[in-house]
Amino acid sequence: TDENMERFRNYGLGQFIHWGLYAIPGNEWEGVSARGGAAASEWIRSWGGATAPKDWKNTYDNLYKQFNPKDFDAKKWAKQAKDMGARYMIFTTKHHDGFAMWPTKYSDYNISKTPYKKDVTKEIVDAYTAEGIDVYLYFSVLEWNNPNYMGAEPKTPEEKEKFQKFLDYTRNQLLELLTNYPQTKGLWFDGTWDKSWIMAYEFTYNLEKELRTKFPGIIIGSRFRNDEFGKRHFDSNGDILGDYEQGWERKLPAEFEWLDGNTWDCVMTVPPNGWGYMKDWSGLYTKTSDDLIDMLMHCVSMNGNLVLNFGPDGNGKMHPGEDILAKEIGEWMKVNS
Ligand code: FUL
Repeated sequence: TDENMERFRNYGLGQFIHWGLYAIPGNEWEGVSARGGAAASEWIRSWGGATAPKDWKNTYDNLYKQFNPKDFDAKKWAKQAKDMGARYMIFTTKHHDGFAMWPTKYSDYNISKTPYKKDVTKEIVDAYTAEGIDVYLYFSVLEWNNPNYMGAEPKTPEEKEKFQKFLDYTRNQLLELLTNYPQTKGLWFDGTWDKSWIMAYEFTYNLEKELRTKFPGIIIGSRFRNDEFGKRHFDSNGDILGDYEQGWERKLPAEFEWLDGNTWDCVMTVPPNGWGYMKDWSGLYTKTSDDLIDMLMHCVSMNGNLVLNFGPDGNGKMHPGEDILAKEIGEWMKVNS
């Protein structure tokens, strides 16, 4: 609705949280940085690592047996975000590894099968909502380890049948998320770049309609769907350009003209490349709070929001570097926001 979109446009600062199984390796495999020092982090399953064992995808897929974040305290995260001046947050309910951070009925690969067992998504949604911070759910469509997923457009009857199963599963999970967590303000999509998804435009068209009917006012990121020509669908009423992703470099959005007049946010990493937890920041260009405040002002001056990413570790603790930034930005926000 216009009202929700207006609310979105006025957020200013947001917080992104990338938290999943990748937080356990923290961009390192057997003590050596993935990719010989460059960043992989939440992509570690796909990119491998300098010393990765041969069956390491399998090792990765079993990390859930170790997920037991003893320091996780959603209230602490929410309080920190509030003190930093964030007005909304985006949480990775499922990244490309396909692991669900909520107890989904539609796959066994989920949080309830970890030693921790508890529904961290619920704790996060409740804690942030209690602090008055709006919650958006990040959802990767693409799943690296799902046999029904495929990147290319399905052609044979078998492929079509498999992919249809995958689409049904995606629909079920999205309905489940919005039903379980009714406070959700919107969905921030990812992993929708493959041909299979692009060509599923009829499915996404219908699903978007269904979501908007069942959950009135829901905001849907523009990565979600394409039109029949494979072009990203975007209509300014009820959609956000929730995909202005600028983590790789320190540069700000260059296409300001294109963004102007639209509703958008720019999501930003702290060290370059990594969104998930990275144990070691040394040797990486790390943004200072001055850099980030500068970016925030630029974004806000163009009617956009800046969403600063945090990648907590496998125990649920923020990186000490992120704690410092949150504090410094919060001090600035208190005086200037
Ligand atoms: C990208 C993903 O591939 C990254 O891992 C990260 O989640 C970023 C926000 O979006 O498309």
